[in-house]
Amino acid sequence: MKLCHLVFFAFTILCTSCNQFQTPNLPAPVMPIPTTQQLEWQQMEFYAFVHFNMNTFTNQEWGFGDENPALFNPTQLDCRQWAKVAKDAGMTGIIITAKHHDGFCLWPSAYTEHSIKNSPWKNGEGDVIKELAEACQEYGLKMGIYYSPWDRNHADYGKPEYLTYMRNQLKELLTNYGEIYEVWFDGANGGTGYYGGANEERRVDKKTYYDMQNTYPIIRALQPNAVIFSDAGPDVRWVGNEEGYAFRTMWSNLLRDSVYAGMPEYSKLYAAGQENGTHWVPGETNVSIRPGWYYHEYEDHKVRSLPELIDMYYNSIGRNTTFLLNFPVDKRGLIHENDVAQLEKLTAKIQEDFKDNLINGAIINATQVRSELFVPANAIDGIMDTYWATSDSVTQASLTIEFPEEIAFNRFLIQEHIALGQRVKSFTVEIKWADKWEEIANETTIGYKRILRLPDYTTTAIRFTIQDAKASPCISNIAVYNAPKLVIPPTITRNKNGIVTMTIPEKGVDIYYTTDGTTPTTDAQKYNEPFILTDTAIVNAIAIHDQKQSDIRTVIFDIAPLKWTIINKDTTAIFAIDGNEQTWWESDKNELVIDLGETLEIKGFTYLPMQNRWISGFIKAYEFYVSDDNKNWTLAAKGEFGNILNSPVLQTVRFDKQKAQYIKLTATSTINDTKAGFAEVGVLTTD
Ligand code: FUL
Repeated sequence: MKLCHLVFFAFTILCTSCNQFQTPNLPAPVMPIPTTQQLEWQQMEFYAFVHFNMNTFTNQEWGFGDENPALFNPTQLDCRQWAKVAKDAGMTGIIITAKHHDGFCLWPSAYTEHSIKNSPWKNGEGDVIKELAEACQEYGLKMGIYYSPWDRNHADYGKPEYLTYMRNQLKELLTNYGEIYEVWFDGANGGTGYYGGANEERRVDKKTYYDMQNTYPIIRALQPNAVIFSDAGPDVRWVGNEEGYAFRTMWSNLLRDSVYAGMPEYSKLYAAGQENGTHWVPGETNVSIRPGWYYHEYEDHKVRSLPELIDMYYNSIGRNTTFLLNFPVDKRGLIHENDVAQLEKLTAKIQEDFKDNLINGAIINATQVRSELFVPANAIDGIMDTYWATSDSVTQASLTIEFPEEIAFNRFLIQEHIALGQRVKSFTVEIKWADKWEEIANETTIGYKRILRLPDYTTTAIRFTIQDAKASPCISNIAVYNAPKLVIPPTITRNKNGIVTMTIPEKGVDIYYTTDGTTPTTDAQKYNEPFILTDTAIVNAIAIHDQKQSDIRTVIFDIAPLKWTIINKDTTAIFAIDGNEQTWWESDKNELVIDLGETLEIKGFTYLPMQNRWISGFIKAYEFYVSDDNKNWTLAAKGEFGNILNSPVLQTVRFDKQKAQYIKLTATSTINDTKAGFAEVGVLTTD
């Protein structure tokens, strides 16, 4: 540590411990400011959510509360595996659904029978919270508790007595399992439920019912270091969506007294915080690695892609919030292999993006400096407690960073010294180009951390200007990176007219492809724009950038449905053959009839069920007919899509070849007896 840092710390200690000795030169805090607990929590940045409870075994997202505890029976539960996965990904903690809306408890609560103590798992002697606490300790992680205030099992829910129950349970959780870093209260509250056998709807006044003002002190007394989460804080707030993004303008200040958990207008009005917010209640971005929060086998193929996960990382941690990424632990009691694989890819990419801070070795100057304790070099010394600050009256100022040699970069990271409050209201970034400054970013808030993802730039100098601030800006860190391009296999789609489109997330990455099944190299056709391919073909494509090559993406196309028309008289029926997996058609008659426009020799068919989040329209048993005239039909195949519920991927059925101009796919039964839905239907004309 340099001498100036020691002096800096000494000053800070003096100033915070004794007002009398306060140096006139220390920037005054701009209220609101974070507590020590909030500061420590913010630095945790990236941590895991685990949704694992009764719903895992009933294949539900929200249980009704009438479940038989006997259903809870993981076969290989291993909290150490969860902890290892989280730790390896650079995460700092795990928050577990101790009790979800169905009221089932993952610990042997003395206050209810709806708990693992009545399950066959470990003969009712098990305690998931204890096992997780031990695993977290072993792996150096912190543990948090998700507790649903809404309880669809409890007979007293909706009455004052329930609050005693809730507080007793919180006391158990916050006393028996060591240090808890976050207590997470869900905003979903009140509705239908079992309620001890009443089986009715119970609405509560979300503003007043839980009397949280008398619950918080219990939490504070038992876990003084924990932060409390809900829409309304008091310490950490919801980001207002479950899609994994915070906003470009993101204040940690919140008009907290205007907010209550579960309020309908929260997302629109409060999620982004307010410049004039009265309390420090920073945001937390929560999202699941799959569409659902709980495990469903049918989502095994829907784990978020690497580009999606990267977006979430930058749009949460890079936008002044923490990132709470959920893993729906499976029935075995493990984080599924597919989820682990995607997380590992994300971790590797994040490490790659932030490998070399190009600011090391740069010279930094400021247009204004408060004093020698707050020099601009503090913003690039890698020490979070030191910062560059201007005089009180200066709320517009620039830092110029000059590099010894020209650099190429595409990431710009800034951090405010938030212990003194969030101050910056707007800023710009410029680069030096032929002795002129060119603006490349014009943004608003910074907060604890802001990361700009920029196009590729080359420069010898960067100018970072705070255009406006609530008070003298205090910048603790600036970093510059050149993140390598994301080189992943292209996505390949073909529409009804046979137009093939290939896409990759990043500009500047090249695609090469073949259509004859051979392996593509840089000698193959380069993809520049969509092209027509109406025949059967095996398309192989790779992405290449900077000598880095992706895996090969292979798509086998049969003939394009160019000449096809749908006989069913419904304009949206076309969605069943439009080549877009995200659109679908639902048939009142449970059948789809297609005129192929020519006679073809058919050897089979393909069926893709609807790909929307909730299961609907899946064909369970089918009959497939062919015809020359749309009158006389011959049954070509009949059977069941055995595992479609758990694996709603493309289903392929082959049969002895048949000549036909018309085809008919009939659903003789569907899952849940809903109308048959068709995302895509195709024919097979090759072996
Ligand atoms: C929501 C809940 O209703 C979901 O089931 C999930 O727990 C998510 C984190 O919060 O409000």
